[in-house]
Amino acid sequence: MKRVFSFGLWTVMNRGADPFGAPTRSPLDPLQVISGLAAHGAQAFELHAEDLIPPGSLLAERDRLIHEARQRMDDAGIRCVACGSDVFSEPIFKDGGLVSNEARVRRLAIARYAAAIDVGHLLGAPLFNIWGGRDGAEVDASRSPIDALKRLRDGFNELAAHIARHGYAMRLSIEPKPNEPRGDLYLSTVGHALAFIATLDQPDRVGVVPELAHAAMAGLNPAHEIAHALYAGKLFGIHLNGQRPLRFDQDLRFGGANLKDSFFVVKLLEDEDWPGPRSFDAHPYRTTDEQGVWDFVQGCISAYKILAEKVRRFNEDLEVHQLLAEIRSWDVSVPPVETAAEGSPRRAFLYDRLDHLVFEILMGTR
Ligand code: XLS
Ligand code: MG
Repeated sequence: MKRVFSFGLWTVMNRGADPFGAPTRSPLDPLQVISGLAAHGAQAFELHAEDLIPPGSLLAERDRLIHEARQRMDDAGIRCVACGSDVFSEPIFKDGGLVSNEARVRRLAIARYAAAIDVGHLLGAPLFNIWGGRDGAEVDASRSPIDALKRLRDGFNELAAHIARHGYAMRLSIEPKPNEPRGDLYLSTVGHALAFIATLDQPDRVGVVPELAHAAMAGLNPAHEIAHALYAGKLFGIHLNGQRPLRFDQDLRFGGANLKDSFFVVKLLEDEDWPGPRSFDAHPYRTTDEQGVWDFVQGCISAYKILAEKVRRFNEDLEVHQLLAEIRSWDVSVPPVETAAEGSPRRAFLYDRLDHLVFEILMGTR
């Protein structure tokens, strides 16, 4: 299987601003980013419709930009694998997009998503990914969480109906996150998203896009989060990056933190032969300049390839094989129930050795 590497346009276009500091890089043009990604090893990209088409653009301007983007895509041999919408940065959505307490604002959010779905369709995106960054709360007294879920349900149902009505070959996904920018977001983990999807009118059309950083922010094991999505047949996409647990959203480059977690995520995707694009959603460091963003792109891809190679080594290692064969053999030799408590032999769990083999393989000493 040929792996497809992808980046959000917003990752490379990120200008290095943070809540305490102004941008440190000048803006990059999205069309330039599309060609630049292809030139630096990516075969695909994701975007928010607004990354390409400034909000408020007239239809003719939208169509011109889409036409130019498609031309770039054809010339560079790069495709669009997911579209979304920036329903989080504008003040009008400050109390939520789909969950806002103002019906008028909820309508605006749905219209905004629907328009972005149309853009995604015109760019050939097979997925519309929704990260509802404002769909949360700081003041729980202001909204019942049940009402929030019902509003989210109504919004997703409407968007799925929009896709069906137009006959688009496009699926929907939810990208969960526990918090930030809101104090708490309602769709916080893969588990929350899966339970929520089951309440929708067309659950088959909707899946999840787990992000490593978001799982780590919730103190969860990202490989386990992704496994739940895979197990449910709902892994529609993935956002790869780095993050120290239980902190603000760091969006560090892939490989920039949590080496072992990253290894087990790559191992899961590779072992399961997951066919989807390996999408990076991280930011070049604030200290990086306009040239350095391409090092960031190449670095993320290279980190994935190196970890995939480590997975191959792990899977082919003789001692690892022996240990795993030993572990598997326990599964078939079930001791009779009456002797299980005191009569069965003491098992040597060689997990210390196994864990060290992982360490050695990762460090390159094996
Ligand atoms: C933010 C999200 C965001 C989405 C796209 O935390 O990761 O970047 O992936 O809207
Ligand atoms: Mg993301």
